[in-house]
Amino acid sequence: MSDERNPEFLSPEVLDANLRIGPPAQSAGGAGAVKVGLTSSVKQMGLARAVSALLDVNQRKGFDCPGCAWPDPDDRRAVAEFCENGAKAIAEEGTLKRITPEFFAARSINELSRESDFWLSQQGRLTHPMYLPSGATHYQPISWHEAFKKISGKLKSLASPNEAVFYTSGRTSNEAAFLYQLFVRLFGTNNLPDCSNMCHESSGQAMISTVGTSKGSVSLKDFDFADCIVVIGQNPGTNHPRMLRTLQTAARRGCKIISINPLAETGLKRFQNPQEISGFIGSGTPLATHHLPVKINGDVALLKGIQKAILEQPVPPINSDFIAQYTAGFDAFRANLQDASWIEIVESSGISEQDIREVAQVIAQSKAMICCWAMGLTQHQNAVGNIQEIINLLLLGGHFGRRGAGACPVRGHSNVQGDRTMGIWERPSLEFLRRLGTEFHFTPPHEHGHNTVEAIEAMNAGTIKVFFALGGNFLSAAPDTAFTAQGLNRCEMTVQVSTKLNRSHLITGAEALILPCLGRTELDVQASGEQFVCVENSMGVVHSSQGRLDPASPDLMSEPAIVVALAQATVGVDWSDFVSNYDSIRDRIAKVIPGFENLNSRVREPNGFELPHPVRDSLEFRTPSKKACFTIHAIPHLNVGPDQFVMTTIRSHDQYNTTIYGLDDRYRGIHQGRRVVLMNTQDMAAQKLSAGDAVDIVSHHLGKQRRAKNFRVVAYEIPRGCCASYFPETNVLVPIDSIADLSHTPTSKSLIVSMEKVAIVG
Ligand SMILES: Nc1nc2c(c(=O)[nH]1)N[C@H]1C(S)=C(S)[C@@H](COP(=O)(O)OP(=O)(O)OC[C@H]3O[C@@H](n4cnc5c(=O)[nH]c(N)nc54)[C@H](O)[C@@H]3O)O[C@H]1N2
Ligand SMILES: Nc1nc2c(c(=O)[nH]1)N[C@H]1C(S)=C(S)[C@@H](COP(=O)(O)OP(=O)(O)OC[C@H]3O[C@@H](n4cnc5c(=O)[nH]c(N)nc54)[C@H](O)[C@@H]3O)O[C@H]1N2
Ligand SMILES: [Mo]
Repeated sequence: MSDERNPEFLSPEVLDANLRIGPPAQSAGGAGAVKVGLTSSVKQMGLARAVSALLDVNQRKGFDCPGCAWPDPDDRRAVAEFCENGAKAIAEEGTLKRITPEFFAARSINELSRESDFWLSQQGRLTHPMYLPSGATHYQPISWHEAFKKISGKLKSLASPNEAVFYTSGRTSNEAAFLYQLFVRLFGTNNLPDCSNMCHESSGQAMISTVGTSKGSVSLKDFDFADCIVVIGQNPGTNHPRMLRTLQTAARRGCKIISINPLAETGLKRFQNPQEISGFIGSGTPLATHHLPVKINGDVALLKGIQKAILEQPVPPINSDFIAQYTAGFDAFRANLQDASWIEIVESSGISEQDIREVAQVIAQSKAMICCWAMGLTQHQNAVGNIQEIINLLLLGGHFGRRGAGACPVRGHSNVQGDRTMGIWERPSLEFLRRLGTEFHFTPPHEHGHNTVEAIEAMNAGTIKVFFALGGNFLSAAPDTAFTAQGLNRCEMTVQVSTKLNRSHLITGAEALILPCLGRTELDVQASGEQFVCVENSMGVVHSSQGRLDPASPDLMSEPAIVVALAQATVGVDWSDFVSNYDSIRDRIAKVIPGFENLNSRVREPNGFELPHPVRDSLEFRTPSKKACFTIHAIPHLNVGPDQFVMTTIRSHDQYNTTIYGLDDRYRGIHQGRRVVLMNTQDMAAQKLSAGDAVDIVSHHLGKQRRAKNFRVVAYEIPRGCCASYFPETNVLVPIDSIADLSHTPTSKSLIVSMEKVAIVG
């Protein structure tokens, strides 16, 4: 065997031998969800640990589910406030399997790199700090003290603090995130890219310039008062299953639910609530009253069509008083829509004029509308435009500052919103830096840092020497896997603070370290006793989270303790008080971050507290004009050649981002395989492809081709010219230089691809 380092960095690109395709499921939830959720918990954790963990999740004194950022109800928490996929996320962390130093002694990096992401995810919890010396083929154990000495030594040796990059994934608590960004700025850089750069960055950009805030304007209770809910570019059945209960309650009241998605996702068709008896035996509650199978990236055209249809009515059913008092730019916006062509709208959206008019009628009649969206809108070149068209639609009806109405970007990672609030951002505001500097008596760097894509480019250019990650799986989550791998390889040192093994531990700089940490579900005991942390959900509610399970290993450190040790070794601060009692971190957060006053007492309230929101609370739009702004966006046209398709990269039901729980995508009827491409049957016929055929997917961008090998073709209900495949297997196809305007988010939902048929061997 070759002992060369990092020779085979991409997942094994082999066909799935046992792939089975059935019809998509007709309803989500039900007994199946409970069975799968409980089975995976018990299998990973054993019965006692599983019961203890599942009874504690999302309870007032329990831990926040590491699954997603959907809020918990204040007054209606079920005994088990979790969902199938939350249970899988907990099982993944609470597993009894362990990765010990012996595991690494027995396997070289090269050998590990040949295993699939699923295999890597299934090996259990990391138990000991590990070190990969320059040129070595195996990780070896290292003491925490030595680990921090190596990292701080390397950081201090850099010619400039800007030669280091500090990534964050959105599971990190507010306490850890606050200390981390403070340490990084004391060290002297704003190089703080995060998973948000690949996720909802476009939402923040779109909203800050139009409504003056980057956060969603609805609370969970608003869903009880909405008469119309639009779910666009989001698959809640898989990624935010607890949202289905909210939708079910709304549907039962007669609220209209409009789904806009190239795929008719099962989770939006019908829902069998597993918390109800009827959820086990009935056929479930129908959810979406309307479904528009928009073409991939046809959303600007569709939303413009809906707006045009509303404005074309003899007396347009719009909220003229609201528009006059609170908005700017309406006349230009209306003129632009008058000029828009129905032919172009229908062609680009793939939806007929009649269907658009019908949905426009429902929206126009709504007195309280909520629009929810996620990655289906944020990962396109014109992503900011997509979201601003949603804002336009909401403004037309005056759906801000009103009960039951507003904008609802549904966040992904459970604390991604909180991490931003704590200052994890490569472009911090001057006001934030001023407050931070005043509280901690230093001058923070003002120069903007690298976002995720810029960080990868800088690593490749050789200007970044150290890559440090607080959580996540940068290599697999980032675009252009081969290019990202090359960038990481060029670093002098890469460090991962992690709970589980992933590919970022295998594709490394010359030296690499793994620092294993406590997870959400685990007891965190420090000098003053048991600690809790706090998080902010997708709707701006801050609440506590406290794990109770025994830690996976006595050698784990908490994330706040890791950040403190690193800061003490690198910038010479004495932060021991911060570790012994996390209240002392929260006291400082309260002084720096507006809205967090008296954090320590308010976070101890049973349901936490809601952060102030200028639009929701007082219709205050903090834009330069003090008005909410209508914006104008041309209908985008992707450059799709003959025999080419637009491809979107999506999540299956059995994964959490790059962590693969299993090989099934139950609701879509795909079993025992992930290397699949979902295609329209007419497109398949035109390409002379049959279901089950093997293809390489080739992406095309600015004359450069990228290839992902060995996918099976699956016939699926998807608009013509469109296809879909799973992330992260297809990240190798995402061009590093194809990013969204303004937000710089990789365009992983609109890749231009072609299929090359390959012979099936064996
Ligand atoms: N179980 C589980 N839960 C998760 C995650 C997970 O991986 N697993 N990930 C978490 C994270 S970090 C995030 S960000 C969220 C992600 O949550 P989602 O955004 O729901 O995740 P995706 O699978 O990326 O789904 C995008 C949806 O958009 C649709 N879509 C794709 N392209 C387009 C388009 O051009 N237009 C429209 N209108 N729709 C489109 C797809 O068909 C799909 O239904 O979930 C969070 N929760
Ligand atoms: N093609 C394509 N690419 C995408 C996307 C897409 O839709 N399509 N989605 C993008 C999105 S929305 C996101 S958010 C990113 C996700 O990017 P990341 O957040 O970087 O990736 P994850 O897969 O969530 O990270 C999983 C790893 O986190 C570690 N981990 C889990 N829990 C903890 C913890 O409590 N503490 C610490 N320190 N580590 C922990 C484990 O070691 C695990 O292996 O991917 C992006 N990439
Ligand atoms: Mo995300």
